[in-house]
Amino acid sequence: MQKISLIAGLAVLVAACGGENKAPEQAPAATPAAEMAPAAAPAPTGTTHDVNMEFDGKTYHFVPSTLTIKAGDVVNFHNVSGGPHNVAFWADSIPAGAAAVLGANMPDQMQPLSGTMLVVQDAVYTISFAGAPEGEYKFYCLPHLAMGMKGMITVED
Ligand SMILES: [Cu+2]
Repeated sequence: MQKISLIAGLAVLVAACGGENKAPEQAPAATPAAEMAPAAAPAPTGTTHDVNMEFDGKTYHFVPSTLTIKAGDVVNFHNVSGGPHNVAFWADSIPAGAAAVLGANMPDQMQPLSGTMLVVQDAVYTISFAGAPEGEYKFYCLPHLAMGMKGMITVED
């Protein structure tokens, strides 16, 4: 914002000084957007799995709460009942290197490793595990963590 104001100010000044068609002093180049965006996510290559997010009248669950997938698979989390729900991973309970992969592969993160809140009934949150290192990925639902809504995905090579 400051850079833009400065450029605008210079332009006004140049115009006011009699309209010599001189460009304003060159402003420092803005950081290219690509440098600020997370690394591009690799394309998924494998099977799609479904996990439902449910309220059974008493407790909240991921169903299934544990599943084993392969790197390159995709998991669709469905807001079946009792939402809003989300999918969040514990940074200290995922394999080394997984945070960068999930950072690139999780759309609409509210904060790092925490997916957007699914408010609408039947909304789906999709996570690609393309490029995901092998190991255990423990996750939870932020609104219902205190009520034990959590699960684990094991990625096998
Ligand atoms: Cu939930």
